[in-house]
Amino acid sequence: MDNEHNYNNEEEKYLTTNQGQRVNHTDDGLRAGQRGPLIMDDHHFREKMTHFDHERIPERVVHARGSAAHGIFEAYGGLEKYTKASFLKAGKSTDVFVRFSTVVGFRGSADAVRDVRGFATKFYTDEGNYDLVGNNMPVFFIQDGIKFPDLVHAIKPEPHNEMPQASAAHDSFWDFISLMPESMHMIMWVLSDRALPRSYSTMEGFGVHTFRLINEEGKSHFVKFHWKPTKDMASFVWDETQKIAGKDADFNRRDLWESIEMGNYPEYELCLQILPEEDEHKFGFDILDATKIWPEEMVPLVKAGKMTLNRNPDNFFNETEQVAFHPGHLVPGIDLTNDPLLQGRLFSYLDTQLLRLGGPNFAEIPINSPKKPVNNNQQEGFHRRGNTGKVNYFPNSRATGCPMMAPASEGGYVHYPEPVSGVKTRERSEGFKDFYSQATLFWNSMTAVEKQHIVEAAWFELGKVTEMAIRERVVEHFARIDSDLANRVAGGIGVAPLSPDKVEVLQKEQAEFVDRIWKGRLIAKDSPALSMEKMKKADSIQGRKVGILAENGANTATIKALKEWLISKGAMAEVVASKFGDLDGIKVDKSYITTASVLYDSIVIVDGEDSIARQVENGETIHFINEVYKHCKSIATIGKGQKLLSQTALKNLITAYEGASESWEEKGVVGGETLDKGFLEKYEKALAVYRHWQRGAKDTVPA
Ligand code: HDE
Repeated sequence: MDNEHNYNNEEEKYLTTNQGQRVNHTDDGLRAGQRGPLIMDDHHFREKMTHFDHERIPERVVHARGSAAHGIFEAYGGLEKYTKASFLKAGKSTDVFVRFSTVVGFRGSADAVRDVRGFATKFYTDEGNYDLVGNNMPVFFIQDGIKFPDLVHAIKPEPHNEMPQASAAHDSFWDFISLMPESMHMIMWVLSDRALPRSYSTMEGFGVHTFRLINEEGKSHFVKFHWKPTKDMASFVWDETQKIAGKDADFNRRDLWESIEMGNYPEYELCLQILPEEDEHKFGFDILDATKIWPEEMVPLVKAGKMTLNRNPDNFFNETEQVAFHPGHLVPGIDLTNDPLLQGRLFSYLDTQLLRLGGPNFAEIPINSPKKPVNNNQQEGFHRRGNTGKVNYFPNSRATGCPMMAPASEGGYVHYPEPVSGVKTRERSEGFKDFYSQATLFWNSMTAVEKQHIVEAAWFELGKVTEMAIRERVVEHFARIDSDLANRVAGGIGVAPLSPDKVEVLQKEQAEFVDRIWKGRLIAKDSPALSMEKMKKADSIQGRKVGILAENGANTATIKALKEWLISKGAMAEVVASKFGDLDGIKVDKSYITTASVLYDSIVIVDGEDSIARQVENGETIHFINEVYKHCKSIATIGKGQKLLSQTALKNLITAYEGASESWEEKGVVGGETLDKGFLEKYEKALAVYRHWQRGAKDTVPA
């Protein structure tokens, strides 16, 4: 850590003022007599207090709450045909800084909320900084940047009372949405479990817009950027999300930090969807419309490299808070398109950063500085450090014409010479008005459980909306997406279902529109890649956090061996007991008062007669188990640990708890007499599957 103080050094060990004067006393202000007033001579007091008074800078208007990490991007290569970008060449390693964020909440809001997540990456390439400023959802609410202030005003807390915090579940957001059908595809994503990521390492990232790749010959291909986590995607369930927000507001931030500290590095592959220019009009969507995906089954992903996040920031403010991303920070080989949302962003980021970071020199803050020399004639302004030399203009002869222009062959950035023509207008292209097709595609691609979660999310969100007319308008949009969706949502929010005749009219209208505008083009009906469940490999337990429930008298050999086994698999384990202390040589990591079931991915109840006897009497333990069951996470019992299950609300559901039966195993409740190979294999499988949705009876569990 370069900027750590070295207090062993004579020059550094004393507290000083900002002028370097050594401080002799910092606990009492200078005063006239022990009981007298403070006096102005006390420069140390005034300097210290003034600095403190100015500590806060404006938080980001969106994406205020962020968590970040350093890492490395290693390119696989093989893309020279498409792009000349140097950081994508085979074997190239590039330092990166990634900031994840929630969008709506204030800087101090909770991580576990229903929201889009920002996924912004700064590549410090050898051609200057390249920023891929993406989200964890591949589409957006609106099609044109000019609507962004309205969207953000609508979703943020309402202006008169600044409520609710970090939530879209209120009238102004759904009022806006009900009048903006272009948002319907994004709404499907936001209502889905994608909006509740378990971890930043278990979610995808997307560049959202269509960009261009440019090769050495200047040929252009369209491209969409994806980040695919090497772990399975995983999300919370909604009840859990709300509880986590209270139990540990920093859940995702802590998870990122702790995983990196323990060497369990988050990893993602950068994948590209590449489309030749001549295929621009081949599909049933406009590639300039940021509310549309290119289904992966139609335009396959090409792997470009791997990113590993392996170092936590040294200082939150210096790095995570002051980092400034911009979709216009490009390198040769990557260029823009006319997507009107992207074009709007190109203006907004620099503009907001001038305010947030206090002037035009924020590229000199180390986290924002490219790892390439910066040479130009810009000068002065707040906080400027880099003014040197006698010549600050171009062209010049006095500095031999330097800094001079770089031809493309020397890495000079040349914009793609796209022909542009047209009349000035405020209209959108016709294809942008297909608001529902891909919302339907998303809905159709979900599993039954995923659909149910979308419906329940809509019940919550719209259930918080007080104006009935807003709920009704949203249901009508849903009817254009899918009648089952509309009816199920209506049923939970007190809206009368639309008559079949009305639904037929709406759907016919949509079908006719689609036929007309996309005639002869390829249209996807189903895209399994959209479903987190269908994409699940369930092949690893890396990153899972397990709570080991034990009391005095627990078999400590079991606990020790279990912990070691979990850690060897890259998982985390904590011993949870009713009180802190020592269980015959095993440290208790958390007491029931400092933790909760929602903070674990699974629990294990270990053997030990006395331990079980104590747990059976403990309501906290029983609640813990019930809740884990309800949230469909795996439960393992060892030896007499199984007896405990019969004390929980699961008791009526348990057919045979002496040796968990087959059907229990299918539901992710596994048991074993000892921690033998057979048990560990069963448990590893259950933990890798993660959520066991087939627990039909979970709804009867009171937790
Ligand atoms: Fe942003 N967005 N955005 N955005 N955005 C900001 O820039 C904006 C959009 C995204 O960790 C702001 O420096 C407009 C899409 C991320 O520092 C601001 C529009 C996507 C981050 C801004 C969009 C994003 C931001 C606030 C519509 C996904 C956090 C502070 C035209 C591709 C970056 C700042 C970080 C931040 C404007 C839409 C991603 C106000 C006008 C689409 C990840 O400039």
